[in-house]
Amino acid sequence: MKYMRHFIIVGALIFIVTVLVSLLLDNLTLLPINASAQATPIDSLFTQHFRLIAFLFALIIVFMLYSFVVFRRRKGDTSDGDHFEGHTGLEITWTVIPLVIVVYFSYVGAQSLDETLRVDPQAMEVNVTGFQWGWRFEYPEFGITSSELYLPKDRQVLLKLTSTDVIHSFWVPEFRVKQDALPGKDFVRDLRVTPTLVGEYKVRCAELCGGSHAYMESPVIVMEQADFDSWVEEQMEASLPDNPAERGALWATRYGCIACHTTDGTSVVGPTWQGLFGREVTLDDGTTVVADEDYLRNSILNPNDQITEGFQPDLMPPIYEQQLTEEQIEDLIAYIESLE
Ligand code: HEC
Ligand SMILES: [Cu+2]
Repeated sequence: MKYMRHFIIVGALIFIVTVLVSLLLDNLTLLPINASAQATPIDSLFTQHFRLIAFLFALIIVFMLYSFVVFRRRKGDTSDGDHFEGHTGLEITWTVIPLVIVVYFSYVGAQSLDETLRVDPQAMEVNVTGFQWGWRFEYPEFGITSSELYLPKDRQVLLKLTSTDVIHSFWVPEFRVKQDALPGKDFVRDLRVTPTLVGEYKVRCAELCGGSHAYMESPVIVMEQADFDSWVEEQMEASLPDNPAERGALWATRYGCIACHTTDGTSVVGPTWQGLFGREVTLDDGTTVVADEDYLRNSILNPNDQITEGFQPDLMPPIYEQQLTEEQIEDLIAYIESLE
């Protein structure tokens, strides 16, 4: 074939330019640091696109420049160039190859999407509220609210996004994934992130939302699990109510008492706490005791000591002596006292 030599040279040049442009794109650090499990499939997509872009760039630029130089008109040459009329092989090639590439990328894209949406049933929930112009983060598991997003490393967090006014968009570039925060209870949106790198990042609003949109930032702090736990503890201490009975109600929820005890007079697994304080309680050996503070304390610390008539022994776990502090027990007693 007449032009074979040229095609071989151009092919080699395209290969070299593709490699060089790929290396250049790799070293430009076009993306911020990768700090989440969801970022990895997205970065891999980016890398593959960069390779493709490098190849397309080389294909066009090399063919063009090579033709300019090698097939330029010589001095005194007034003849016409060669004429070509269609080329079935070429048309099939430039249809089939891009088709394969597009199908390949749609497959890889769907797979990456699937990976970024993967659900971990152990995920920690955080309610995120965007407003003009800031963010609020609520941890329902711990009953705390913060203006900064603290996250433990290597645990999936399920962000439940909403807004109090206009449309905002939650975006931490290092996590790659992004989701809108829409106003209205019916439009809560989920975003799952598994931070993988301890560090300080920033959440930005990625939806133009008014005058101070550009300043709608909050710190995002990824910590080791142990550091996160002590942060949670600190916050919980700081947010405790002053009233002992209110604190007691909190402990009753947190330590699972309310799974067995009600405050509305109905008995479930254990006796109700309503009106318990000061009442005469009949025990299963037929004796009666007045439910004073000592009785309540003994019932919590030694559940199998005095069994209330009509209830099973060995149901209430004898673990609270280890789990609860003296103050927490006093709070619980104050809470039960307050339930008349
Ligand atoms: C798994 C179920 C269960 C859990 C959890 C539980 N209890 Fe009980 N509790 C019982 C049962 C059953 C009784 C009645 C038998 C007895 O006296 O041990 C009881 C009895 C009591 C009594 C005496 C009530 C009365 O009417 O005499 C008190 C006070 C009490 N529990 C407090 C607590 C507190 C405080 C917690 C949480 C820190 C708690 N319980 C957690 C099952 C439970
Ligand atoms: Cu906004």
